[in-house]
Amino acid sequence: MAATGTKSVLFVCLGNICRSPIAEAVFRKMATDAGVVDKWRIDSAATSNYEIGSPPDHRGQACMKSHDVPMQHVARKVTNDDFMSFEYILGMDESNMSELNRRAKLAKTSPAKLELLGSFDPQKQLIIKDPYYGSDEDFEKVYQQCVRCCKAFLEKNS
Ligand code: 6LJ
Repeated sequence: MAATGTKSVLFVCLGNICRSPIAEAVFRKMATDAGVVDKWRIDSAATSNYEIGSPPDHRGQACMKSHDVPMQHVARKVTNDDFMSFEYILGMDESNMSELNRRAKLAKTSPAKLELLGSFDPQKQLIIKDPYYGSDEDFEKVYQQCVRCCKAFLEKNS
């Protein structure tokens, strides 16, 4: 059981090596800089088995280094327990959301709020696209979207 006053967010994408560890790291840095990181449980996970146990994609690691955002994660899959214990579960695209909604039904009484991370974007770019077959520029775009969305999400929950 979480300590009283603890907020929680789980960022989710297909493999948990590109988009969701970037979102997790960006959000953790913002919460740290705002002095509220102790009030949060912050994690990320995959909808698939593709990369379980892998570190973040090297292109994402380079992108985060260039922005001085620490990122340390080992890919894991979403569990039934996640649907019981996280207040927010935020996906990156419609495919993530259909998988999350399917899994939430299987977990029966999930109190988690399932939303697109992009729904918080002040620039209204709803979808954060899978950069796996993309370029360094695609990773930079993912990073910038995560910065805008995480900032708005943190403000909404402060
Ligand atoms: C089952 C068949 C697929 C991807 C990814 C794509 C592909 C990924 C990946 C994101 C994170 C055995 C595993 C797809 C990590 C790995 C290669 C295929 C994996 C897909 C479709 C469109 C765009 C990107 N699938 N791994 N194998 N995203």
